[in-house]
Amino acid sequence: MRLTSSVALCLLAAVSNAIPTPQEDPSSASLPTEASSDETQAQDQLAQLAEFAAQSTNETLSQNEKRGGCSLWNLSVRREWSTLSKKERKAYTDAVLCLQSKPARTPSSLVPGAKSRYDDFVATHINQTGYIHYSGTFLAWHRYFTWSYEQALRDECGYKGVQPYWDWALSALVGLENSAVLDGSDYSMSGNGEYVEKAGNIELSGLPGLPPLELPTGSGGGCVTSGPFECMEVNLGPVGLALPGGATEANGDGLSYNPRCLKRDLTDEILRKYSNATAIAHNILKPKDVYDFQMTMQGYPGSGNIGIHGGGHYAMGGDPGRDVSTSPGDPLFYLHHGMIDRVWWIWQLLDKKTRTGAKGISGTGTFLNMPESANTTLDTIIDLGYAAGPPVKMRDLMSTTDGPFCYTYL
Ligand SMILES: [Cu+2]
Repeated sequence: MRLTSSVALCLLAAVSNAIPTPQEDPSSASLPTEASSDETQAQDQLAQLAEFAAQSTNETLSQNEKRGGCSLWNLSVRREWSTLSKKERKAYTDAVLCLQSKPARTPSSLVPGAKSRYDDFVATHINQTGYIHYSGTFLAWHRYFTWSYEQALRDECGYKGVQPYWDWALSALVGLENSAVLDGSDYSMSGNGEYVEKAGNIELSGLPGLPPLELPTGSGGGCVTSGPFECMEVNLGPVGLALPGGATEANGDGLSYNPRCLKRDLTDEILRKYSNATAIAHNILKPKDVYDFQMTMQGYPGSGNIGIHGGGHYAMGGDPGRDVSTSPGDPLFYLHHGMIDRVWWIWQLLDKKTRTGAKGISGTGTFLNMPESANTTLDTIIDLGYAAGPPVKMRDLMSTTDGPFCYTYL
């Protein structure tokens, strides 16, 4: 019964698609072509683009009933956190806490620090970090990862809802601590960390031959003190945690047991600079090929821009927020990557045939192709290890309504 209203919506769309008129037929002709520098206008552009993608998804499903078992009847609709009711939000965070209370499947001989089912996902991300960022699998891997996490919440913790996403542009407008997702209430994803004095800026290093990128610190920095994840323990990492003052902290390979509180350092300055509505619209409208799309999103090395992906991550700050490898250790990761996936979904549907096929993949099996590795293709296998299965080919991950998937975004 989870999708009564969305099914109704979809059926409505299916009916209107059956009697197409020039105005109702999804056409990209009337869509914006360049991101507005005005935040409010850019928000409107994004709403228009998302509407186009949703219509396009509905149209495909209404034309092709047999397609992989996905139809308008069983289509999941992912929504923004602030549009969920209090009850829906609580159901989601309860399910996350449940996953954190279930025993791990990862053998402790392999990852001694993985104590829970939640940790299985963190461990998989740590183990594969060098192959799934700035690589050919980045977008598809995180799509499958986020979806598999959603399935675990549903199948193992009785969650009846759908994976929500976090629209950074909304938080950029009102400020992180004032936005529904991070206001620290019982119906948020918990809020800021306790304020602590900082030793200086964050310095992101790691790329040979390039100077470090400086980022400001935020208004927290310590343990999260309220909301559903107040008592949560982060068990794994850090692997390469960027600390205020420029230092980096590591606990070996990050796989041993290292229980500590969840820390956040909410940083509006970062979110407003890199993940505002204009930046999101620009990331969708400017890139004409997937190389440019995914590089813009992650930030071209040396450009000084960390992209909308980096913007969301570093705006959370804290530990594990500032540690790429361990970042799924903050439950907000999955809402952030819901939004990343939504942006990809919109971009794909603007030129569906090209962008869901072989030309929708660019890159190799390693971080910026270091060390050199084979090109990623539609036949490349994605394996989430002990977190979830089964291993699947890239070709099954290119559409949100094909392969294992059957979801859309509002
Ligand atoms: Cu990642």
